[in-house]
Amino acid sequence: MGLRIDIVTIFPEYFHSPLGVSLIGKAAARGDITFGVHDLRRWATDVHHSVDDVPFGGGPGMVMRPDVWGDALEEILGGGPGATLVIPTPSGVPFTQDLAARYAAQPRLVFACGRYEGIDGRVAEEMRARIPVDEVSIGDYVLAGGEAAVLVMVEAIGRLLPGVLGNASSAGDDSFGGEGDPAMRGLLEGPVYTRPRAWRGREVPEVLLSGNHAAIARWRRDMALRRTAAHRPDLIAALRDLDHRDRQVLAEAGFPAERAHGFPVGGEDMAH
Ligand code: JAH
Repeated sequence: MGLRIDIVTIFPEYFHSPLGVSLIGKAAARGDITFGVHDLRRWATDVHHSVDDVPFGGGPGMVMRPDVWGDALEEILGGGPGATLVIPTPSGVPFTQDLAARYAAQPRLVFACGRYEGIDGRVAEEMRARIPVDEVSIGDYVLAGGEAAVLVMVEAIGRLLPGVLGNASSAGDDSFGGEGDPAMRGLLEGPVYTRPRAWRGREVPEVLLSGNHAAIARWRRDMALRRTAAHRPDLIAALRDLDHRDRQVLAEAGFPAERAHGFPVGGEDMAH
């Protein structure tokens, strides 16, 4: 039994191409994942098929109506067990690799795409009395609606499904930056290379051609530490079991070992 995903949106066409191609499209063709994309306006009751109204308390924009959303979600859920309702919103809990893995292990997900200023707060509250409801954010920026966030989440979930090609099929795929490789856990990946060995005068790092697997692993960890320090200094404090070489690399990147939870002292690779 694969994963069932329902998506409720006022723009069903938005999803047709992306869910039909690549890894997700193939998983759907195999039946490892099945999709239902539903037009919210199907549950609108007035002649104009309106799904929004003015906000109580004033303020800009419009708010999505609870009656339309309630009827839609009730019909789509159908009283069956096991579904989780996911509502993308910039005020949600962060979507992480860990959450993607937990969603990939569920039988059924229903994504509710808001537009305008969002969905009336009573909808999440009402549904929470019946099933798990997650308000989830894919990052600290505001979109025009939840649709793009749903595509991001579906792709992250889909590649973790058992039977999906390219899935390392290890249950330890729970950490970004070093999926499956415990030595890289909590780190961003460094650069990768392919043929030719020399391109426009630029050589592939010698160590990668050496056949010395221990040296290659050490080099990759050095590069991962440097990139993490430069791009995600917030991740450095959470690193555990740093060896002497790790501390040396981090010190060169502006993270002196004696200030384990400190801030970078600065350097050319820092974001500006
Ligand atoms: C915007 C409803 N975390 C990204 C994100 C997710 C959802 C929305 N914005 C940003 C959004 C307008 C209406 C949802």
